[in-house]
Amino acid sequence: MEKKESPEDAVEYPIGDELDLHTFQAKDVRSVVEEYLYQCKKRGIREVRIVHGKGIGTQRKIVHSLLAKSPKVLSFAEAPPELGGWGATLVRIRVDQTIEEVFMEMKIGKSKLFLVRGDITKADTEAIVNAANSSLMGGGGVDGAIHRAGGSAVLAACKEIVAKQGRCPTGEAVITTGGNLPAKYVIHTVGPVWHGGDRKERELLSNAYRNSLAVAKEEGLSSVAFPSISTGAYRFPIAEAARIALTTVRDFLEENEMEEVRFVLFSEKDLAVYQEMLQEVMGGS
Ligand code: AR6
Repeated sequence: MEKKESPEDAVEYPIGDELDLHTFQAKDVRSVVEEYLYQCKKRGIREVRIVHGKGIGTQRKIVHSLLAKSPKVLSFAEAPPELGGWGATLVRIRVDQTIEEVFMEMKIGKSKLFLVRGDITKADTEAIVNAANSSLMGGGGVDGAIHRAGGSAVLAACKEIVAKQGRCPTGEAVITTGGNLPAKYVIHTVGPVWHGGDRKERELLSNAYRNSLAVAKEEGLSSVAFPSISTGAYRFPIAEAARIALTTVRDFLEENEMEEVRFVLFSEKDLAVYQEMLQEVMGGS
């Protein structure tokens, strides 16, 4: 969002107030929003509301695509009902956000649920969850990345667990040190391989999320980051996996308090699926 500093270039908006886009034409929305956010940022405002007409799909799309692409400053979420419901977008300006951009944030009870795009090995939550296999000896995908970044201490701890209790069954979870990772712990869980849906895949995927959260709770952890379990090598269809993941986490947070649960999605495409599904899951439809 490069802008000139010249005063004639700067439109003054009532900062701290909301920006109402109803009266603007769709083609002007982009520049109006950019200018508004620029002004807010300059004055150190970190949170604003952007309201667009309910059901004005074009405006909504522009606002969302604009925010999703803005470098480092922005996160946004559909505004909660007390702030105008699904017609409004709540924008948070995070000037200090560098590693991950928060794309969506929801409150469930006292807990926060975030959707971000990024690399889970960089996540600074207390624990990150690994989409492992039953051997716990590492593998490809996110498992490989976590073992590489965590180092030999993670594998050594996995070996110890396997020596004591054997392989980790599908849907179960175990916890080890995070080794060299920013996260202190890794919770290793095993998602199901997708075989078409007749082999309890849905139930097992839900178990993987729930048991990971249960382990985190047992250890008294307050923040956990998840990847999209089973949707890579294990071929679970992503939209359905996202629904199960988000529903399971929502249900857990309705019963248990945790400071933060974060989904770290590796690709824009996966993020978009989770975003859409989160709205559906939280909207109760
Ligand atoms: N950060 C976040 N997400 C990632 C990262 C990363 N660094 N790398 C990949 N993903 P997969 P699965 C995403 O295949 O389907 C392993 O070999 C990836 O884009 O890692 O549960 C294990 O050892 C995808 O969306 O896990 C098992 O044998 C998601 O993580 C098997 O794969 C999951 O993809 C497990 O398969």
